[in-house]
Amino acid sequence: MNSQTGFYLSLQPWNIYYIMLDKIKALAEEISRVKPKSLAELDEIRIKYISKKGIISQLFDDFRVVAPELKKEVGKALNELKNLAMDKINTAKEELEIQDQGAHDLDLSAPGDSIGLGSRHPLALVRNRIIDLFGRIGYNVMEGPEIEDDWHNFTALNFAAEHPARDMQDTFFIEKNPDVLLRTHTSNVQIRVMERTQPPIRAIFPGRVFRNEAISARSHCIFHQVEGLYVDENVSFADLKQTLLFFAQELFGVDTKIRLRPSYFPFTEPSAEMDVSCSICGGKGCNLCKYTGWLEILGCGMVDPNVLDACNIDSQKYTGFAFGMGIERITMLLYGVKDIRLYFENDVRFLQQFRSAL
Ligand code: 2NL
Repeated sequence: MNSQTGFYLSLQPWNIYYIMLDKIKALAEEISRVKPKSLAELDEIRIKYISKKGIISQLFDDFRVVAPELKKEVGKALNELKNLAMDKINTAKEELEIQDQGAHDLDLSAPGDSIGLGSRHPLALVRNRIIDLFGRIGYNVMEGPEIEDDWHNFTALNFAAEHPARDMQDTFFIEKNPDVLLRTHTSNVQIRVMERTQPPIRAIFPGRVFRNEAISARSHCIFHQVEGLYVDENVSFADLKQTLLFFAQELFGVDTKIRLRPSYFPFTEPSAEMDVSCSICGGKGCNLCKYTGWLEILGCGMVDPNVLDACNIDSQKYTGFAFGMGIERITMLLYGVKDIRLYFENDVRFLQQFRSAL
């Protein structure tokens, strides 16, 4: 007989009967209230109540000395207590194991899944560089509408009435109205700025432009331009040259040389095309520059007085220069992109190559 129940020896069996029934009742209440919070706690409860040396096992030992005529009732109560304890322990175990499993699957210290970083589009990279370098010499950035009327896209820019660029073949018109079209250059924004602002005006104009061209490796019907405009008193061709030299050396490197060749645009007079010394061979001659040592980069010139007058800017008082370049072409030269269509296909194998680019 163990220490906990030893005192029963001095009692008569019918007294044990009362004491045991009280004890069983109290234990049943106690057990139905337990709520283990962990498997370890549950194990303690199991040991306390139903292990070989647990309280219920001890009661079964004590049961042996209960008077035979009372055994049936006490035995029934004891068995019910044991079942209650086992049920309680089994259900608590199931619940805790489910919780516990969840806790093991969720490792809060594990490093998170890496989120693949995107990259800037190469055209945006180059546009941003151009915006930045002109910003350093005082140029604002201006944007305007992609859908434009004839005046702002052609007439104010000194295009003759019969100029071929006005033709359906070159320009996208919206429905049948010839006065609603997709701009063919960002010069429309410059006209709008000059119409509402008197000089000095110094700004660059990046944006999408549209031309009705067959899509090939070298041309696309949608492309991107940056144009520049500087209008003030005494703005000269020398200012234009120095500005463009700064631009070329910032973009292609300090050793870059420039040259200007005479050209023609309706909106500038005189007009020129600018080449930079080849960024691959430095002017010695290679595949990229077709062994000329030079790469054509942009068009430029002094703003035609007719354009200033069309915008109510006094062409006797003010002069200006302007330039325009295609971002696709410059990006091709900077990064060795061989096909203009790559810019518009959104193939991540192409785009990801610019992940670490400036
Ligand atoms: C090219 C050449 C050029 C301009 C754009 C311009 C704008 C106004 C007045 C005068 Cl409002 N000029 N823009 C001037 C010369 C050339 O672009 O090859 N672009 C891709």
